[in-house]
Amino acid sequence: MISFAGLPLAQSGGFWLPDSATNSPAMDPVFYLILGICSFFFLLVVGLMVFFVVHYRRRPGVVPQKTASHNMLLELTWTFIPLVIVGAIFYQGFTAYIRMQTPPPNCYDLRVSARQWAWQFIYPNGHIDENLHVPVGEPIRLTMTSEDVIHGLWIPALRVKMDIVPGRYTSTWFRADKVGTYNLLCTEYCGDEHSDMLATVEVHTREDYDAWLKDAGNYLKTLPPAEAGKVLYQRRGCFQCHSVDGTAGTGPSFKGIYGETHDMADGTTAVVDDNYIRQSILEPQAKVRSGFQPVMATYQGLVSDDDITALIEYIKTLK
Ligand code: HEC
Ligand SMILES: [Cu+2]
Repeated sequence: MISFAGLPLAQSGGFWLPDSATNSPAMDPVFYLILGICSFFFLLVVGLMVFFVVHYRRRPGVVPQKTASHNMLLELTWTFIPLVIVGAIFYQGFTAYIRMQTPPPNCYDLRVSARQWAWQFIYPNGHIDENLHVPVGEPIRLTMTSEDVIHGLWIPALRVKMDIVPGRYTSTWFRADKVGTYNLLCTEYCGDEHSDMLATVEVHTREDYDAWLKDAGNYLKTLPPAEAGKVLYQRRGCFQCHSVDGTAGTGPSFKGIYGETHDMADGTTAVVDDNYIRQSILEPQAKVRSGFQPVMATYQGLVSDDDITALIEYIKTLK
C-alpha cells in the first residue's frame, strides 16, 4: 500500500494508472509520490493566490506599501524544504530505475523485432508470432531491435516501456503475475500506420504456454500451404499494408491479383505469377507497382522458401 501524508493511495491501478498485472510495479510509488507532492503544492499555491487576490484587492484610498526586501529565515526555509523534496524524488526515482534496469538472474529470454508497422516476437524454438506470449510468474527479458526506424514498446499493464532502435539492441524485463490478455503499443511515431502498430500480451500458465509454443511453431508443417500462407500473412505483418478484400491500403490488395497484369511505376508491365510474388517479397523495390510508394521493406532472411510458397498459395486462393 502506498500512502502519502497519511492518505492511503491505491497499490496500483484505479483512477490514475491502468490496472497492473505485475506485483512489482517499480514506477507506481514514484508516480504517486510526485502526484502527491504536485497536488499539495498546486492547492497551496492556487489557494493562497485566490486568498491574496480577494484579501488584498484594490480599494479606494488604499496606497500600496513597500514590502520587506529580505528575510534570511524565510529564504533558508524555502531552499531547504524543496531540497529535501527533490532529494526524496531522486531517491525514489533512482532506486525504481535501477530495479527496472536490472533483470533478475534466470530470466526467460525472448527477442523482439519491430518494423513498420508490425511486431515480431521471436521464441526460443524459432517461432515468430505477431503477439507476445509469456508464462505467468516468471521474469521475462526482451532483447529488442528495429529493422527500420525507432519504435517504442509499451505494455501499460506491466509498467514496461522501452525504445527500440535500428542498429542496436535494447532490453527490458518484467514479470506478469496475472494470467490474462493485455495491450501492447508502439510509442514512437514511426510513420503512417503508427497508431495501428498494436499487439497483445497473452499471459499463460506455464503448461498452457508450453503447449501453445509447441503448436505455434508447427503450423507450417501441419497446415496445408494455403492455410499456412494465411497464418504467415498475419504473423509476418503483411496485413498491415495489404488487404484481402480489394481495398487498397499502403500497398495493393491481394484480392484477385494472381494472374493479373500490373503496370509498374517505370512504365513496364508485369504478370503476377509465382516468380513475381517471390521477387516482390525479397526485392520489393525491383518492380514497384504504379500508384504506390516503394515503402515495402525486404523480407530477405526473414521468410524461408517454404514460407514464400505458402504465401503464394494463399494469394492464389484470394479470388
Ligand atoms: C509497410 C507496408 C508493407 C508491408 C508490411 C508489406 N508490403 Fe507488400 N507492398 C507494399 C507496397 C507499398 C507495395 C506496392 C509497391 C511495390 O510494388 O513495391 C507492395 C507490393 C507487394 C506485392 C506486389 C503486389 C502487386 O499487386 O503487384 C506483393 C506480392 C507483396 N507486396 C507481398 C507482400 C507480402 C507477402 C508481405 C508480408 C510478408 C508484404 N508484402 C508486406 C507494402 C507492404
Ligand atoms: Cu512503431
